[in-house]
Amino acid sequence: MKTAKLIAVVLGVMFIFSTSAYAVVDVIQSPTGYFCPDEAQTYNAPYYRWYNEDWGWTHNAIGGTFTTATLNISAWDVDADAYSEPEVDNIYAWENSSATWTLLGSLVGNDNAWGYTTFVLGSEFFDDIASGLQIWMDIDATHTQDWWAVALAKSVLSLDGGALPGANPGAGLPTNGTPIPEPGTFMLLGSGLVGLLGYGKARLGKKA
Ligand SMILES: [Ca+2]
Ligand SMILES: [Ca+2]
Ligand SMILES: [Ca+2]
Ligand SMILES: [Ca+2]
Repeated sequence: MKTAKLIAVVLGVMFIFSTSAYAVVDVIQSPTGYFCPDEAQTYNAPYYRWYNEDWGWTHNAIGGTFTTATLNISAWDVDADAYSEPEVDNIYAWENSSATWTLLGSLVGNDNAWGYTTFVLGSEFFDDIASGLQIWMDIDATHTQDWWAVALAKSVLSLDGGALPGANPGAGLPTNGTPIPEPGTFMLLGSGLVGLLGYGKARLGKKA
């Protein structure tokens, strides 16, 4: 009885893990463009960039159907909370029907910290995503001299709620928020199950 219950519980847990959706994420990071390869390089050129060093990148084309999409950009040192003339880093996406660079919004963040800014993409961008979404960043848009600078770690396109990797350069899954089991987790779970079953059997054996 005990053994059967244990097996049922563990199978239930594994079922929950196996059915958590691996929704699509497309991660653009170093060595593409000026994405920072690791934290030691954060303040170095060409990764730490100023008002006249605006740049862009293109996500991979993603096939299939989806119903929600977000663009998530992890950035370092977005001084958007500065008390005077705060940093404004504007993010644009190309929208093919209107043939315009559409302003998604500005990066949010804090002094000397890595963090994500999430932009919800409307359905007008879905066909652009299917052919490879193009992004452009206007750094320190309100200044015409060196004032604020920013470094990026990654740009993550998440469809239908795909989990984001960690915000820091080089950080991978699991992340922020949604736990994603890795093969190692299943191994641990499996060996734990074997151990528990053995223990249960031993105890039952002693009582008998
Ligand atoms: Ca600029
Ligand atoms: Ca700063
Ligand atoms: Ca479109
Ligand atoms: Ca800054």
